[in-house]
Amino acid sequence: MRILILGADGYLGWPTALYFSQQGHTVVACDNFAKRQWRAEVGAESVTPIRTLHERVQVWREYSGRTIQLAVGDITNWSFLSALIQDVHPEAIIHYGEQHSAPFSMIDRDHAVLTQMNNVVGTLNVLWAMRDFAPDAHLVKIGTMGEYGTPNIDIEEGYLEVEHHGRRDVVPYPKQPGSYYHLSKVHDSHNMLFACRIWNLRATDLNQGVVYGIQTEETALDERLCTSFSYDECWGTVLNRFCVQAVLNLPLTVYGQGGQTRGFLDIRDTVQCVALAVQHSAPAGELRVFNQFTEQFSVAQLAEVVGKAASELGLAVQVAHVENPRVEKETHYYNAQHTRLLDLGLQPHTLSETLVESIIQTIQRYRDRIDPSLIMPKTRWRGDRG
Ligand code: USQ
Repeated sequence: MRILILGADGYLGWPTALYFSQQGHTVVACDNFAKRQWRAEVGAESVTPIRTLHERVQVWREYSGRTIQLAVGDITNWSFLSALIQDVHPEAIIHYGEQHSAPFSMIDRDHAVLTQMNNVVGTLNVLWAMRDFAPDAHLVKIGTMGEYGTPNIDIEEGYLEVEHHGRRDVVPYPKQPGSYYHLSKVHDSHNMLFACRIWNLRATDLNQGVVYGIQTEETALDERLCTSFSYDECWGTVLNRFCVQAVLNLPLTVYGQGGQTRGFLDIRDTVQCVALAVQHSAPAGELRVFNQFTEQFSVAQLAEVVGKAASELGLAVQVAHVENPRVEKETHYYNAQHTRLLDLGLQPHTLSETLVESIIQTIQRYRDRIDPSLIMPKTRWRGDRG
């Protein structure tokens, strides 16, 4: 297949590009390197040294004999994107090309606006480009489980059957997101649903949980192919941050009571889920929604897992309940459905079989690259008022 990957320089985009290239597909990797600038803005380097995208593509060519084509540009720029879609004629578009940090979107007005402009306009451009130049392409878009928030009822996969005043209907599941970033994904979902309905486009919204892990089969082939691994408050996800904190012998930063429960998945399963979505296209006219995670845990449970793995490596780890910088429920009901990807054949890597030790050992190799001053959260959802 001809596959266009938007955001191919990122933590998940790069391993995805490698996977599809390895499978023999024609891969076009698009990025504008905005994430590298945003990362520099908060002073947060990846723990793993990441090569430029150009170098990584070159290394991959030497390794595999396969070529990943590069397209450098900004998808919020219509001239660039429309020309790209006409040039590539993609059969599938995998869209990671968004600002994906909740804290970054909450720094101040400028960051909230940047996040929503970047994400909403980028996705809107993709939809219009599909309408005009690639109406049969399948859009596989990375959404987030955070679109749903933490309702006191079971979370379904995208839609909810309701009975109201004696009548029944299936409606988009109510959204109660927890940051301007998560809200940007809600806006994207609405725009995609509308575009599928009026233009008969096909799209899959992958409502992904929190990703952990450092390597996939392809990135592990050569150190120069590794993907990024973040630990700072903006770009690091919770389990990855806890592993770094364990290596630095710092207390694990459980925000508040630690009862916040989320869906989680291994980075290898992100690639697997995206591959399954691409293999099994959504029907024309439908926005299909999959909840993309494999297990759910509370933050306190994750701290326990990391503490145990670290102690097996001789590291003494303590848990610190730091004041929660976010506005979120710290104890709540959480039961999210996630059967649709399993039905397509997903074979999950569970956290118990994932060697948290191996993540910790990889971080130990790059310990000198870590700046401990970036660990504690600084961005407060309530701003200066509390
Ligand atoms: N948390 C801590 N301590 C930390 C960091 C986080 O207790 O040091 C807590 C947060 O308060 C939150 C939970 O862990 O309750 C998850 O936080 P996170 O930073 O790992 O993840 P989040 O901000 O929700 O965002 C990440 C990705 C985002 C993706 C989302 C999936 O950055 O792109 O959409 O996970 S989900 O969480 O399901 O919405």
